[in-house]
Amino acid sequence: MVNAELQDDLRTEAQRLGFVACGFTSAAPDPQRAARLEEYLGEGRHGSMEWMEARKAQRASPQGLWPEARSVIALGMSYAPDIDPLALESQPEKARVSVYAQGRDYHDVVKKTLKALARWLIERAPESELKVFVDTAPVMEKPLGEAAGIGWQGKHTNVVSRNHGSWLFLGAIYSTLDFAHDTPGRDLCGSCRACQDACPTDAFPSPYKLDARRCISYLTIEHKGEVEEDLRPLLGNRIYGCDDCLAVCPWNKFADAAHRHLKLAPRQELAAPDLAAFLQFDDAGFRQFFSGSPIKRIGRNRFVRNCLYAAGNSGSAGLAPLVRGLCSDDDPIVADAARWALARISAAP
Ligand code: B12
Ligand code: SF4
Ligand code: SF4
Repeated sequence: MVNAELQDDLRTEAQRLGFVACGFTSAAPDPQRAARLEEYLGEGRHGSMEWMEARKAQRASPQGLWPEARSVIALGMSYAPDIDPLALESQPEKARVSVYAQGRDYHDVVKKTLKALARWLIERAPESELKVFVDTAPVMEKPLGEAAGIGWQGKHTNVVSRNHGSWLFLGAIYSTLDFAHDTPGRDLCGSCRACQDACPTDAFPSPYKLDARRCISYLTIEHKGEVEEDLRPLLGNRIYGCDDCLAVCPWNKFADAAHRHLKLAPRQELAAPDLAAFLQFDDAGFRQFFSGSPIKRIGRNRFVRNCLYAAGNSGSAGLAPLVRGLCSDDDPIVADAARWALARISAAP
C-alpha cells in the first residue's frame, strides 16, 4: 500500500496543477459498470460511435485495458462559465457553441496537466508504471470518477460535484501502485428532474440513461450524415454541443468561474457569434478560425451543416441569400441542409 503521506502529497500536487477534484479507486472490474455498458451498447444507444463497441472489453474495466493496473486516480478540472449558457436561446440569429468548446481544446489542457502530475508521481515512485487518459481512450471516466468520490453520475449521466456542479472535465491515471480508496460519490439528485425536463430532444429514455442518437451533442459533433428531419427543428441554434441539461442543474450554484482552469477561459468571439459569419466559412477559413479549438475536429462541412440547420430554425429572411448560395455546395450534406433551411425560412411567418 502506498504510504499516506505520498497519497496526500499527490492530492496537493494535483490541486496545485489546476485539478479541483482528485480521488482514488480500484482498477479491478466492477460487474455493474460492465453490465450497464453492455446494456447501453445492446440497445444501440451509442448510435454510430462504433469505436465504443469495438473496444468494449477494454472500456468495461481498467484491468481490461491494462491488466497490471491496480488503482485509478480520477481527476476533475473546472470549466465553470461566468455567463448563463442558455442566454442565446432567444437570439436565433446567434450561434450557440457549448461552454466546453468555447475555449482551448480541453483534451490538450487536461492531457498536459495529467502528464505533469504523472511525472511528479514517477519521480517519487520510480518503480511504478502509469498511463494517463482523457476522453479518447476506452476508459469509463464517469463511473470511475464516481467510484473515486469526486462526484456522482447525475440523472443527466454526467458527474456532478457538490463543489463544482456539472462543469468538470474528467481525466484518469491508471497506476500499478496500491492507493487507499476513497468513498464513492453519493447520489444527491433526490427528486430533482430538471435535466430530464430541460432536454430539447427528449434524449433520456429514463433518468441516468442517455440515448446518444437523440442528443444534440451527438448530432452536432459525432453524427456524420444528414440529421433526421424531425430532429432538425429541435436543434434550435445549437451548432456545436449542447449544455441544456448541465446548465439547469441546481448544484451549479456552488460552481465558481474563479475555479476554472486558467487555460480554459472562453474565447470572446465564441460567446455570441453571428450565424451569418459562420455560414461564410470555406475550408481554410474554418481551420484558421478554429485552430487550437475542439471544434476544428468536425471539419468545415459538418460545421456549416449545423449552422444551416440553425439558420433554418431562425426563420430569418436576412440569412436567405447566404443559405441560397450554399444550396449548390460541393458537399451534398451541406447542400441538403441549405435546401432544408431555405424552405424553412420561406415558410416562416
Ligand atoms: C461517448 C461520449 C459522449 C456521447 C454519449 C454520452 C453518454 N452519456 O454516453 C455524446 C456525444 C452524446 C456525449 C455528449 C456529451 N459529453 Co461526452 N463523452 C463520451 C465519452 C467518450 C464516453 C462516455 C461513455 O462511456 N458512455 C457510455 C455509457 C455506458 O456511459 P454512461 O453514460 O456513463 O452510462 C452510465 C449510466 O447510464 C449509468 N446507469 C445506467 N442505468 C442506471 C440506473 C441507475 C439507477 C443509475 C443510478 C445509473 C445508471 O450506468 C452507466 C455506466 O456507468 C466520455 C469520455 C470517456 N472516455 O469516458 C465523454 C464525457 C462523458 N463527455 C463529457 C462531456 C462534457 C459531454 C457534454 C457535456 C458535451 C457538450 N456540452 O455537448 C455532452 C453531455 C451529454 C450528456 N447528457 O451526457 C465529459 C463529462 C464530464 C463529467 N463531468 O461527467 C466526458 C467524461 C469527457 C471528459 N473527459 O471530460 N459524450
Ligand atoms: S446535451 Fe442537450 S440534447 Fe443532449 S441530453 Fe443534454 S439537454 Fe439533451
Ligand atoms: S439537474 Fe437535478 S436530476 Fe439532473 S443531475 Fe442535476 S441534480 Fe441530478
